[in-house]
Amino acid sequence: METCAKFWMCHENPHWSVRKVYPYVLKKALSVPCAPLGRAQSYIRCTPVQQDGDSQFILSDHAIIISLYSMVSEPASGQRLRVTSSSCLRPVYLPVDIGHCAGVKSTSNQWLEGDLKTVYITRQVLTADYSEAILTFSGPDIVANRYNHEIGWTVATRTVLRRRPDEKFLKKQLLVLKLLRHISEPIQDAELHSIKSSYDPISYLANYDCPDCVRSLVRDLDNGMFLNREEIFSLFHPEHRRQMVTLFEALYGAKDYDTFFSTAVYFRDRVNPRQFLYAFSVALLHRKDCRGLVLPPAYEITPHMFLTTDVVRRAYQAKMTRSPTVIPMKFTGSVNNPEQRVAYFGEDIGINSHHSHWHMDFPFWWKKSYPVDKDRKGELFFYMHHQMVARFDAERLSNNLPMVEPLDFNQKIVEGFAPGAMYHNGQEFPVRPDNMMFGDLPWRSVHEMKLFEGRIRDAITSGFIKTVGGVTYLNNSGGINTLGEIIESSENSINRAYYGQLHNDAHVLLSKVTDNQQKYGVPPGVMEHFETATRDPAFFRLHKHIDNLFKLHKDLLPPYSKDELDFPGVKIEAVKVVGMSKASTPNTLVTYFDESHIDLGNCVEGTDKVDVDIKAVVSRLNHEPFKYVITVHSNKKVTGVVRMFLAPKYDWFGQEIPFRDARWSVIELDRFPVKRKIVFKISTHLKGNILTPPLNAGDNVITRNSEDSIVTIPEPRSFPELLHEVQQALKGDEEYIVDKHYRHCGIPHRLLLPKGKTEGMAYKLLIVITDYSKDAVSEVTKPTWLPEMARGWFLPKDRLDRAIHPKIQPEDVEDYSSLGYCGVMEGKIPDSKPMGYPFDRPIQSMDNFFTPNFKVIDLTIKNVN
Ligand SMILES: [Cu+2]
Repeated sequence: METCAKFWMCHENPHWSVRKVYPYVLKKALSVPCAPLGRAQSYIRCTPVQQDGDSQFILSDHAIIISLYSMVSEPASGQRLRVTSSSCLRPVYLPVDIGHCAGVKSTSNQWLEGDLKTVYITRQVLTADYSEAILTFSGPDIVANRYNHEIGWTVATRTVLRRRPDEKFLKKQLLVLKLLRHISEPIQDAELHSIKSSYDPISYLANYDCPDCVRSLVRDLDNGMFLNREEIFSLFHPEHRRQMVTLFEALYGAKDYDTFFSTAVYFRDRVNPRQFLYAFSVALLHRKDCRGLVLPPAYEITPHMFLTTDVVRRAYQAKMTRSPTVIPMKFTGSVNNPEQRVAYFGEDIGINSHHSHWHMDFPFWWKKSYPVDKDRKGELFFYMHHQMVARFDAERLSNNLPMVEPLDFNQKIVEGFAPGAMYHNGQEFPVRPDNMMFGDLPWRSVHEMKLFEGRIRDAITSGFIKTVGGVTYLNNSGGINTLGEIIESSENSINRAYYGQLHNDAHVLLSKVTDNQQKYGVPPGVMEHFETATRDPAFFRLHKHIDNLFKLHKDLLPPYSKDELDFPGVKIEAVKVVGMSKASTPNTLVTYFDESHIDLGNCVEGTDKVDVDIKAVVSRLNHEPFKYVITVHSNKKVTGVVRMFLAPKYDWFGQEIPFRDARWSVIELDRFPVKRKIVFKISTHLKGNILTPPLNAGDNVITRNSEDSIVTIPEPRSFPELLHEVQQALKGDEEYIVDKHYRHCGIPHRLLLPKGKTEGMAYKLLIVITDYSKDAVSEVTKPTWLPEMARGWFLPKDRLDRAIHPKIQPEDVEDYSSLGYCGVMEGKIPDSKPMGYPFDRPIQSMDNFFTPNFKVIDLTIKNVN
């Protein structure tokens, strides 16, 4: 008999409190007979209505993200979990093997089906119509399972500017995907082919902001002065970069979308594929008329840059024999190398993708003349890399390794690295043996590097930068940004002739260390590409070294005074962290490894006519979803910003890390305003909303779902999945939702927590609430989507008001996903506090530091496999 789990999510209570946790131990429900799928017997009916006693809310432009999870260490095969919904449940972040919602919207019996083997990965689905959702979960044969499956679900909301895209938008998205399919091969698609053969940019020079760029681009290409298609593009190579920037300027400066896209099609087969990909991606990410367009995951466009050679070879085999295959991918190295214990972090495809996208959102070559100014780019450069290093250290401690040692230009590079990977042209990524010394490059000597660094140290310790004919002072809130721009260095660097480009050149020095005089034509190493750099342990060594320069600066700033730290009248009474599974112990969180699939369709050449399903499967870190429960006492109505950090409690020697030192190792988990509560009744449309102040006088309980973190992004959709969704939507079979705030940059959500230890690893959770009215940046640029709104998008009134009066509101922080490490694409970062506040500055007096709006609790992270 088919059995099913009854999910009495809403019990007799018709209220749907979103973000509330409804864990359920499946095995306890197995005796409940289950009606055939689709019957309303095992269902939950959830209709969001008036909320009370809960600080959660949903907005009509929020989509609901439902995550299915199961804490399973070893799943049995052949088990299926089925989810049905009254409204079209769209799988948004599901691996490809999950079925798609294939019916017409809002009819019953549309279903998602997933093999339990993969359901234990945190899954996220998004309802297209959240006004009412009836979810049916059924799991035949689960009763026979010998494992203690625990399956539950969580509901979270994420702001999505819901928009049913018109055909035009879908067409744009479809063609973007097709353009990036098999990037190294000439265009196959008939439609793209017709654009390619009919469009000539020279005939439309008036359609470009920079006609000269287009003219010189075409001329250089005709004269064979561009990088050959078979060669390896390196962003750090000045000539490669110059060519790429010309192409970028042609694309970015195209006056309308059609010109932009036709230009892209025209150049796609004429320039080097990765050079094209980079210029096209950065242009698409920055063009206003491309908002909401999604790029496929970086590791699926150019899989060679992310996979090891053995996987690529097997993918070719599978393609040749036309046999659908799932290829297991291992991390590089062997157990004889202790560094391999943390390879799961540095080699994680999502971390590499995050790093490469950060450098696309904040390119060091971004010119001051471009219309968009990158807010606090230098500070973000410091903070994003600082957090990666802090995080890597936590992973090391959890694997019984000491914290990473900084590199030094005078010292040996202790750890070698063997990437085991191959470029698309067949050249191998070079291997670096252990204990190599830095060597001079023909254009940059180690001595010069030391000189540049000495000048930077000198500037930091004297508190000012030498400019041409003057000085710029550093020991103020903007100093970190100035310093970041100098150290990277970016186009904004104040005096590059004097301070050099320390970080960029160090990447190249490391990349070419095995052939520093370029005698053997060895191709660039992994350190020379943002999408491959983090796999090399030297990346973290280099960044620890650079991070120490930033620390030197921060340590010279005065500690925050008690007045600056305090939030008078606000006291954090208690904090608790609760995992979603029923067996969870408060303040103990669980990490585990599960499988993640990478589509290898682009790995092997050949037309799409013979479609063979080839994937790589890789083990990746994940964690049990959890929520924070914070009790705050306030003596008045105020708005606050909650900032949450995690710090390892013990060092490698087992000694408790003093708080003064721990401050530099904190990992930011989340940052959010304690926001207004919106009360609304909804049937199919918004009936009204009421604003209430966020923190009332008296006790307040704030809950926050881990999935709402502003440092992470959800699992991206795979290439075939995106393609399928767009095609279905074009046919009218499926609704497609556009998220105008979609970001490709951000730590993959599955990596929010560092790996725990089997016996549990001790952490401190640090929470501080600051005064929103002091933190908010009062002006933001006018939202660029304003004219589009006028064309009939549905927007709630408060959002409309905000668009007209673009003054920042508390919840804006949440409108920007992955704001924590990835800032904003344009306009101002809404939070004015220095990144990492209040741990960015030295702590002199503990008494001063521990103000009532600050709380530390002990937290244990356990790893279960
Ligand atoms: Cu970087």
